[in-house]
Amino acid sequence: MQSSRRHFLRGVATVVGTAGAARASAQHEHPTPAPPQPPRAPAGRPPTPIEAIGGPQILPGVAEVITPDVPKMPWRLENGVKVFDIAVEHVRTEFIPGRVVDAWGFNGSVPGPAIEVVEGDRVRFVVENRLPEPFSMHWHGLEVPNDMDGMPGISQDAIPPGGSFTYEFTLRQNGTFFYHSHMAMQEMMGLIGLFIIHPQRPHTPRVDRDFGIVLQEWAILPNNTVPNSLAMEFNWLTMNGKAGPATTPILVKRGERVRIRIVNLGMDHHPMHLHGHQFYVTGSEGGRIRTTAVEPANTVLVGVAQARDIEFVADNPGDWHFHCHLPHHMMNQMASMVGPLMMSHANMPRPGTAEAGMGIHEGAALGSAASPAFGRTIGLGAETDRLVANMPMSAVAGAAQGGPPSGMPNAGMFPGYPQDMFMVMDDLVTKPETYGLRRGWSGGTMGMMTIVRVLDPELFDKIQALKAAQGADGVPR
Ligand SMILES: [Cu+2]
Repeated sequence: MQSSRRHFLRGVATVVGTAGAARASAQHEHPTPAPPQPPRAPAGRPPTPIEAIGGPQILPGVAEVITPDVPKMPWRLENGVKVFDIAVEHVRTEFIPGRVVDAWGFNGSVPGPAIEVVEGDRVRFVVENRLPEPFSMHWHGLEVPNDMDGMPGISQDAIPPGGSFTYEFTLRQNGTFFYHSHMAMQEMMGLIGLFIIHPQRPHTPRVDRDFGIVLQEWAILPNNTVPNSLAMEFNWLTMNGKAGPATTPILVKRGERVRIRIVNLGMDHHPMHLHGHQFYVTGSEGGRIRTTAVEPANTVLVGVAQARDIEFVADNPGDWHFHCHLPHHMMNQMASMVGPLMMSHANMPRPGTAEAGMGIHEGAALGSAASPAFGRTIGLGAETDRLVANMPMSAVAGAAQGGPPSGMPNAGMFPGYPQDMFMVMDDLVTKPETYGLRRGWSGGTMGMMTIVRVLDPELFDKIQALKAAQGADGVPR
């Protein structure tokens, strides 16, 4: 633990050393002060100068938060107030190439654009409801006046379709928060966005790069585009509105200190796991965690309605998965298969129909007719276990189609095998951020997964040049 904390605190001495005594004493006024005698940076590693903070800065020396695949919400200053216009509306979006979804979002984005502001700011949100039903906005975790809290019926009238409401308050906190609909069922249509508040004086050790990610889950039947907000089984898992491999990788330079902020608004908790590194959970939905309370981990459970900030030193070069570790959340289009598997005499308890496989069924929810649906039981229906005859690599399949058994000598040994979920689509999701990834990478990156790329400076700069050569719309100039 001692060495772990030393690892976490690496860089504190650097900040104090380069910024001088005045800043060092100022830090002791901070809610999460460094210990009186911070450990020195380990020998052999040159201290990261404070100027190394990457990308645009929102405050001097403070990295702006990067929200891959999601824009920032623009604002304008009116008499010292930061004013945001928010349209709540239907948004047609795409989880992966070809998978179009009719969701609800803010200002044309699902999740909504990230709000990035500073503690002490006075903010005003002019919210226009373009939905076909009432709406109310909640500022999750923020200590706002009661009539600004967005509880329909309790603190305000719901905003009718076509109506608008103005929220205004002063930000008294810092950390990772979010905004979302407080009308029943609307969260599961996509109505959530990041609300990041920087402290006026940065937490230490400072991070070189800062990222924000919204976790969402969706139930969308095959050949449908509208999420089923009633369902409790989900077949699409997204990070910032994209499912792997369409999630844009997180790019960092080797040796940088990195923060990733994660918020979750869905029906499941997500254990987010980072490969190749240990990190420290430095923030929750309630704000900054005291430095003396951080513990090493490589998986953090981000529960429903929670936020977690993690920080780590990206000292292990390579391309690393960062993902929810629930097995079904690492896949796309989790739905009952069409064809023999979902019909009678297949190997698994079968839903009978795609609708039943998504938990939509007729009759009583606990009736025997509903129980064979996928994911609900292995009881009723399990007696129908059979070898699967429709799998492409299955020996049974080959024989069943009148040909020789295919090339898998053990195919057919296990019911349901092979599952054959590896689908390579590198070219469909290529973008500057994927430059240099190993061929076939997209086959193993699905669902609630993205890639943290710890790059040497040359490759990092090369990718930045590729991005600069590309228009904002992704079309090469
Ligand atoms: Cu998950």
